[in-house]
Amino acid sequence: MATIKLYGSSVSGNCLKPKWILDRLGIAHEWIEIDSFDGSTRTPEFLALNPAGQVPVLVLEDGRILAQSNAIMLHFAEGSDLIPRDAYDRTKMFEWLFWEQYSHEPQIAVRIARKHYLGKRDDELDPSLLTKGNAALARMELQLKQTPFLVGDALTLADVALVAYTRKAHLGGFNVEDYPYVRRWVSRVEELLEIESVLPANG
Ligand SMILES: N[C@@H](CCC(=O)N[C@@H](CS)C(=O)NCC(=O)O)C(=O)O
Repeated sequence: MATIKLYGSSVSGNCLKPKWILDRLGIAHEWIEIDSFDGSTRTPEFLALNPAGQVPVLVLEDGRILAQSNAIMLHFAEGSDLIPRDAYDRTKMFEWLFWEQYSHEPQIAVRIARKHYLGKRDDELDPSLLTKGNAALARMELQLKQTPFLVGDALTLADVALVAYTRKAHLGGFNVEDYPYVRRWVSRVEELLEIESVLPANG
């Protein structure tokens, strides 16, 4: 059988999320680098894989295709300790995953992309990205004051999804020092995922 193929950009948190899960679970796969800024996700070949024109895209050994970072993580993490067995905790994990896609990623990831990767000046950016992004960080801070992880005392997919862009929030002009519990949680999750720490020492 063919190897699992993961199409993604290595600067994209959405693409790293499923890669971290595959790595953590020891699932062999081939990473295929796709630049999400240069039109590579809009070619006919790529659109045949994902008509939404976005990475990540994952091709299973039998050729079936999965898109959406959180859906791909859920597929592989099924039955692992990254998904709580308790129904309430599992639903809380989903609560964070849905919230991430609507209230965190569209603000924080988008501001990082426009400011850091596309080099836009602050006055060219929608001001609501900063206010809504800070509101998202404050929401996480409130939870992480109470529990070491977003759902109780163990790493779940909620942490993996939310750390992806929170760890790079400074590149979008967010001051993570204002959120000390979030900052410490980022380090905790990066350590457990065995990934590089990217938050600056004071920022
Ligand atoms: N909700 C999607 C978002 C995916 C997404 O926004 N991908 C970006 C890279 S981070 C992309 O492929 N952009 C290229 C484009 O939209 O043309 C997910 O979680 O997978």
